[in-house]
Amino acid sequence: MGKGWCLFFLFWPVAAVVSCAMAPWVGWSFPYDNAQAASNLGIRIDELFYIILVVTAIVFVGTQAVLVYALWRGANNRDQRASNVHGNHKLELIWSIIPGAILLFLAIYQMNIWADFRIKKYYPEAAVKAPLAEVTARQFEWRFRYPAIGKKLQQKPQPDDLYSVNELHVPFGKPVLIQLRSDDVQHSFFLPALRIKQDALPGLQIPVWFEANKPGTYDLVCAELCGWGHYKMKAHVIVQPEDEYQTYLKNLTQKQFYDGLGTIAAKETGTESEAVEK
Ligand SMILES: [Cu+2]
Repeated sequence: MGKGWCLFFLFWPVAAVVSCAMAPWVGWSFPYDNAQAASNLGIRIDELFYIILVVTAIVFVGTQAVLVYALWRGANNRDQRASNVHGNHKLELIWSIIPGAILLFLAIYQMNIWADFRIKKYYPEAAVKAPLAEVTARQFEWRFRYPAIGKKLQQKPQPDDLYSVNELHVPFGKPVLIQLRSDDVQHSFFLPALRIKQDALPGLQIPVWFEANKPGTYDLVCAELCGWGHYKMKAHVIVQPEDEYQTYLKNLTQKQFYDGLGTIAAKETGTESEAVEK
């Protein structure tokens, strides 16, 4: 059985390396057809992930190789008796200092990314000054509150605020900030394509910033088990050029404040396009 164990322990590092190599072709890598993250910060987070993956892969393959070698030697020298060793200071120092140094390197290396993502002092100033929208998570949907065109988002809802459900529009190529809240229980604002994830907690308003660098429609899902309908708490984030985003806000204003009144009147008088402009 000695050599059987060798094969067993050899199988895992080989399987790990082969699956990593195959990952991009079989869809085991990052979401969205293994595409690059749709935000610059996301690309940096991915780089960090790959560095950690390489470090852990080297350690895993290395330790498994030593284990397999020891088992193989033992299986070939059945007559040799095991000798008891009571500690080895040199070895213990080596296997304490090397992992310690690696962890320290990772802890320092990731500091900038963490600071840019999570420390308010480093948030992009333009985004902080004019938050894009308030995002409210509730059982089981996402609600968005935008300020009226040309106005700033206020802490309390205003009569001319614009609302949408399960569809957030965002201009691309510039950092935006959303104020995240929860109406009931704990939820999590998760944008896999942008590598953004932040818990929404009842009673707290949490600013979250991100910068989408590719237009498109991305999933926004809840990543915190929040009740029976958690599975359907899915929304879309539509990243579009600034002018299309402005058009969207105009249409939303039209729909919310004029449709049903303005449109009917406009249709009757044949000045529909004029009413849309208002
Ligand atoms: Cu949920």
